[in-house]
Amino acid sequence: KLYKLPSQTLLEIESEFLLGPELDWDDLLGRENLKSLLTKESQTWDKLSSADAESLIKEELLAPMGTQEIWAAGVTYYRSRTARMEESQDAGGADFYDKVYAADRPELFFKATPSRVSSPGGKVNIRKDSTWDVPEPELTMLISPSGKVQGFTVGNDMSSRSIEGENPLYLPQAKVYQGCASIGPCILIQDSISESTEISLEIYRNGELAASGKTNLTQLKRKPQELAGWLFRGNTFPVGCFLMTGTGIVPDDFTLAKGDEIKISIEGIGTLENTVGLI
Ligand code: DO4
Ligand code: MG
Repeated sequence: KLYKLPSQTLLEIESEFLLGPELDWDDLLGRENLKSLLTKESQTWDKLSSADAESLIKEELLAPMGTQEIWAAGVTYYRSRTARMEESQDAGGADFYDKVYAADRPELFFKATPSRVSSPGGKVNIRKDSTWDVPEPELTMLISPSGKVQGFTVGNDMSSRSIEGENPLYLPQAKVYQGCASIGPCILIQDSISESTEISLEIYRNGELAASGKTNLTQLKRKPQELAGWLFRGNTFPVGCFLMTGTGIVPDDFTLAKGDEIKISIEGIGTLENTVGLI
């Protein structure tokens, strides 16, 4: 059965909603075997009509996380490798991307603390000192403290292409700032995901489609559990963590502007929507 967690009190099992007591995200996501825990706990939870569940979701949906850190993998799709080689040509950094795409060790970087993460429906930001900005639609894993993949959500790794393209050493400034990430609208609780899963992006400006793209997980060069294994080398995560798996969609000749609406969908999980602000 498909289990989805839009919030720590709301569980969706095959389109049936159950409302539970106020649980703590850290306590919940920090457990191993989340699916069996939820199966057991939810037996006493109240059934909720889908209309009530939907209005609850609309009213108070927050990013499905407690104090977990968000990390990200990069250059895991050929499309990302090529786009980055192009944008960093003048800086002479192109070679790094090609090498990391082929290397055994993946690119992994720290992405966001919870306070920098936007809620579904909230604002993600572009920086005032950046001239070229894109959302990066990424399958995002929930990983348990022991390093097991427990679930998947939709992630947006907001990125400044002008800052990263100027010099790869500027990566933390291109990637980590207030409102640089968003995850949600729920966590799909399962330890693996089908390779045929589609990821799509739509960006609307003044109500009109301004950019779009599509990919699927057959294009992801590394297995989710393999990426999790690298992240857990030399690192511990007492309440688990999230890991974005990299982008396979890079819109051509496009930069985000304040007010744009971003919709990222992953088949079987849902759609993460955010508007763009300026910081
Ligand atoms: O090398 C920089 C970041 C790569 C990235 O975020 C991605 O490929 O998704
Ligand atoms: Mg990315």
